[in-house]
Amino acid sequence: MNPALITTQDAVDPVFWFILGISGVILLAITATMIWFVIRYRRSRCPEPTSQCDGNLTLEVIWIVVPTIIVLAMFYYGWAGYLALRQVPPDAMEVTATARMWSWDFEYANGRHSDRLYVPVGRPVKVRLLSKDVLHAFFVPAFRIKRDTVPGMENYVWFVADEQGSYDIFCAEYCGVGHADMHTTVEAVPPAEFEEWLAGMSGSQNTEKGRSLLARYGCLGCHSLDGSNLVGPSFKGLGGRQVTVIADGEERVITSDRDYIRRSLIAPGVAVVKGYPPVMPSYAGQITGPEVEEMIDYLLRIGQPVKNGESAESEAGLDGAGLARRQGCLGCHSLDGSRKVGPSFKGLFGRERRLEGGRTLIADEAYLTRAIRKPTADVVEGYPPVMPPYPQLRPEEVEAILEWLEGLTE
Ligand code: HEC
Ligand code: HEC
Ligand SMILES: [Cu+2]
Repeated sequence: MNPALITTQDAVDPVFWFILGISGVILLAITATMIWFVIRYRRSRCPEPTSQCDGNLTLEVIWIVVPTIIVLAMFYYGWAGYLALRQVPPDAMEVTATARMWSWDFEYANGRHSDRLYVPVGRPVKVRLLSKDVLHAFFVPAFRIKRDTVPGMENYVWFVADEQGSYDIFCAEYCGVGHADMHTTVEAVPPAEFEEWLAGMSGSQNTEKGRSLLARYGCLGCHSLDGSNLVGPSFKGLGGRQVTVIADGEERVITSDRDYIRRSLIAPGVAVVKGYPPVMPSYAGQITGPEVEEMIDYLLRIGQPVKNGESAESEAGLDGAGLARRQGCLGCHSLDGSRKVGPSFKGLFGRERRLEGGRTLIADEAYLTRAIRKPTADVVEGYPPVMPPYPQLRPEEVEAILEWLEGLTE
């Protein structure tokens, strides 16, 4: 930790302790005086309330001047701390956070997006705060920052992570049923690692990076990419695959998704794929957060059905999974079959849908396009009509999302 670093904690904590301290002293003083008065002026000593005193200038001056000074001191410290929170250090890195029902998206200077906020340790970060729909609030208790995101208005906060780690981000403004799901993290990583993360993962570089990580950590010694089973199951088609695992001595079928893959890496012994020996080593503490996510991105990507050769991306070169994440679809739609605010995307394509009003139809491309373009035209039975329209999605982007949705069908 760098002691010279001025952090947002340094702006807030002293004021907090100052006000708490004064409140404590006043509480004690008042309580003590009260008890003393109750004893001193008890009925047995002073049966009739009388007073020979009709004013005491000294006392009055004291009880006006002292509290005034205390309150002004609180104001002064509070104001100075507030100014520090509003004055972004000049060398700050800028990130744009967009809140929407019900997820966060972070965009970096080079156009990269992520759903966790990656920052380099020791460098101030200015977070521009935007909202796509309603009021939300960006709240990171560890850095003592909390500020509303307001539709149509730009706000900001800044902070500096002085230690490596993962810090909670919450939405602190009730914004509807998915409010509690608006939880993500600030991932503070060493600067060099941050640069590497920021540079990686754009287009095909991304693929290269994911693959080289798999090679670097020896995964490819036990897992193939081409469908053949080695010591462990092949990575081909891993994303969305139904896996039978043995957990706690019981067989369970799990859909492989981001969380499942992450768990497989951190705690491989907990759920062991049926038919394989439990020999996979745990990588907990050995691979950093961003690298894990990068590997998972890659694994999910090669898990998609392959179209037109080797790319899982659409013809226009767009990545439907990434789009759905950036557009916030996954705040309301799960990939594992579970119900969130909206129906799960898993196995959606080609399935029969019942709509409000009693109509049924098959989820084909026309229906899915309408569901994205005009969500209120057909509302799925049993769900609230809360899905926002996406006028900003270009036709080829909708196309890419559709292709990806089709791939989620078993
Ligand atoms: C020593 C061999 C070995 C190494 C090295 C290894 N694994 Fe595994 N892995 C296995 C075996 C065996 C299984 C199946 C049994 C189980 O689930 O534990 C497995 C299971 C998995 C699964 C679940 C697969 C499925 O089909 O459901 C994932 C994901 C996975 N490994 C990822 C990785 C990654 C990523 C690495 C590198 C960081 C890695 N493994 C390194 C042997 C290995
Ligand atoms: C605020 C939450 C929310 C967001 C964000 C959202 N949806 Fe929805 N979506 C819903 C709800 C609720 C329904 C079910 C009611 C309806 O049909 O309007 C739904 C229905 C759908 C359907 C029809 C599902 C079915 O089971 O027939 C599709 C397809 C869909 N959404 C795609 C998307 C895509 C793609 C995105 C991102 C571009 C997205 N949604 C973003 C809430 C959301
Ligand atoms: Cu919110």
